[in-house]
Amino acid sequence: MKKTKLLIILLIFVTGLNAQDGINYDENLMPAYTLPDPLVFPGGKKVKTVRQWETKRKPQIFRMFEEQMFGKIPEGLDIKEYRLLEESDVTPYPNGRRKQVALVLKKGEKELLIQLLLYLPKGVAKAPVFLGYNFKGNHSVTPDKAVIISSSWARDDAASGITGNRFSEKSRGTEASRWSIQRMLDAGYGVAVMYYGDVDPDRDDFSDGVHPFCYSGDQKKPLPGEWGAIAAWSWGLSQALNYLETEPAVDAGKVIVFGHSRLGKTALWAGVTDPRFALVISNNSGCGGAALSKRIFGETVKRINTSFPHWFCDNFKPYNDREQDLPFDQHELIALIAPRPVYIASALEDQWADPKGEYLGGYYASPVYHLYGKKGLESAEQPPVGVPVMNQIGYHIRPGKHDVTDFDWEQYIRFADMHLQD
Ligand code: GTR
Repeated sequence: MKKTKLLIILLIFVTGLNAQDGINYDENLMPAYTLPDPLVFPGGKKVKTVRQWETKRKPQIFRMFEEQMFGKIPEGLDIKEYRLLEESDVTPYPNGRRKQVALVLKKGEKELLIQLLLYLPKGVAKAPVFLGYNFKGNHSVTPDKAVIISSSWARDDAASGITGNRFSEKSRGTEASRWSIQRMLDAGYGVAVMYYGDVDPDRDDFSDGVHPFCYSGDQKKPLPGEWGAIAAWSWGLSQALNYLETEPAVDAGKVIVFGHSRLGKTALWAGVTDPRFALVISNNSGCGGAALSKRIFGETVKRINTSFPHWFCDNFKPYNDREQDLPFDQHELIALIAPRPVYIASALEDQWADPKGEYLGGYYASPVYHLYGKKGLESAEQPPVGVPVMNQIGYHIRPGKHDVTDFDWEQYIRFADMHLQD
């Protein structure tokens, strides 16, 4: 009881603070807004066929997101070298074998090492794989002592064993609850993870990670329409998929791209930019992910661009406090993944991410799925808490906070089974 009271006081305090900050959590205080229709051309003509969508309207929408939000991914920046670091049949998972590989990006003498940790189910000739980034190093996703600790920059967090911007043995396993590895292996899936900071450290600084590998002459940072960190992380996921295509025990036609929160935004953009991803999962991706920006509920464009100026390209900044002027909204991002399956998950206490806005992102993307004869999210109402909906678009809202839980993974595996089993 005492705990509940404390939580309520804390909530009032936090909500009050946010109210002062102009953050809205009240459906009644949202502005009236009109969403752009993905199936209508700017001149008013309707998209009637898959061909019109794929050849004309989809590229238009893609270019808006690319030029005005995520920024263009440089062309030809491909990793060609894979270095085997370690592999073993002995892991904490009786039915899992492990492989650790560095994806090596080179420029002259300079090298960027992106470490990929792969667990594959023993006895499966070609396994579908869940691929995603972690926040705290590959060694954080498992108690497995053999997992190599990344030496890349990380934000200090003493409780997770990160001091002096470096990981330590103490951070091993600290994020294990977010990765149901045993459950995935038991279901016949592999899992591949990378530390997002190996690709680009999550700070407003373009002198580290992949960035120094792609500018020359006087250019030291991306131009206003060139990639921000989220697009850079998406690029890294495509590089990982290139590697997985070379791995005989992986079914590379069945790689599922997954991400939580800022990495959920990343997974969505990876799904859009790389059609090889067979299925896309956005866990609590919120603003800039699945949630509609024009609702102005929870995190706003201004807030995200201010707290994280490096995530999106500079062309996105003029939309601060001007969501009504955005020529697109996040339902169209999801529509760009059609007809591939996509799953959007929310958490009840994660109001910052606007769970209803996340649902509506999928709902308003659905007409594009219909064009392909597929069902999306068919009801304008969110399903009840804890009750997943699974069509070509899947959705659930579960109780609890901003996180990834076993419940989430149970649904993702069910959804993947439904769409990827032969
Ligand atoms: C928050 C940010 C969100 C979300 C989250 C996360 O601070 O405002 O957009 O991405 O971080 O990544 O955990």
